[in-house]
Amino acid sequence: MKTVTLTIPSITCGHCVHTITTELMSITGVKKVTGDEKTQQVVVEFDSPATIEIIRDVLTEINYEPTNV
Ligand SMILES: [Cu+2]
Repeated sequence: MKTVTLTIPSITCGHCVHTITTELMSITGVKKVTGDEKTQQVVVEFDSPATIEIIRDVLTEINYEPTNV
């Protein structure tokens, strides 16, 4: 299991966190997503076949691009 903490400046409210959580949980291999709109950080636990590149691409497609990966 890998864990990555993403910084996503376009998070503005809890709805954003909900959207991000739903999208990331639909990726095969993503096990757990925890987000906080105040810190604008999302913690993702994942295993193969999920990769950080896939996670980043999905977030970028929905305009929640992480700035630290
Ligand atoms: Cu929002």
